[in-house]
Amino acid sequence: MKMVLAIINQDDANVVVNALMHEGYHVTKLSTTGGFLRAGNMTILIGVDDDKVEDVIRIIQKHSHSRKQVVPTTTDIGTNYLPSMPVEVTVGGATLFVLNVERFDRV
Ligand code: 2BA
Repeated sequence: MKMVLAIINQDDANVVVNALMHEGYHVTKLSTTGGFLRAGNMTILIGVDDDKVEDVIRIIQKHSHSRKQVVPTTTDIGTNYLPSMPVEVTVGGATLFVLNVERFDRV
């Protein structure tokens, strides 16, 4: 068994979760925050048999879209003046981790 852990944009979260549940997968959704943007994102956990991992990834990929986001930053240019230097980063579609599950029980 595997645990698929997917970090996705909040705007895609409901569509991804609905699509997974529609296909019969069990999903847990966690509200998380990205360390770089300090913006809310969503982490979903899906425990599945090994042979279902690719199908889960396909569904997540289909419904996760990459976006450009502007990050405000400041730079000290030696004048005590800190101008805003926005940087554009591309976020997502989805960031995935697939982990081995040693044991799965409902007790
Ligand atoms: P954030 O940490 O808020 O990062 C958002 C986006 O900012 C990243 O998109 C990437 O394009 C950019 N970024 C992150 N760190 C950067 C840096 N040091 N320099 C320049 N640009 C940087 P994604 O790669 O699609 O990541 C989306 C979210 O997935 C991340 O939000 C974070 O919550 C999570 N994530 C990504 N890689 C991870 C990892 N190796 N471990 C844990 N979480 C990860």
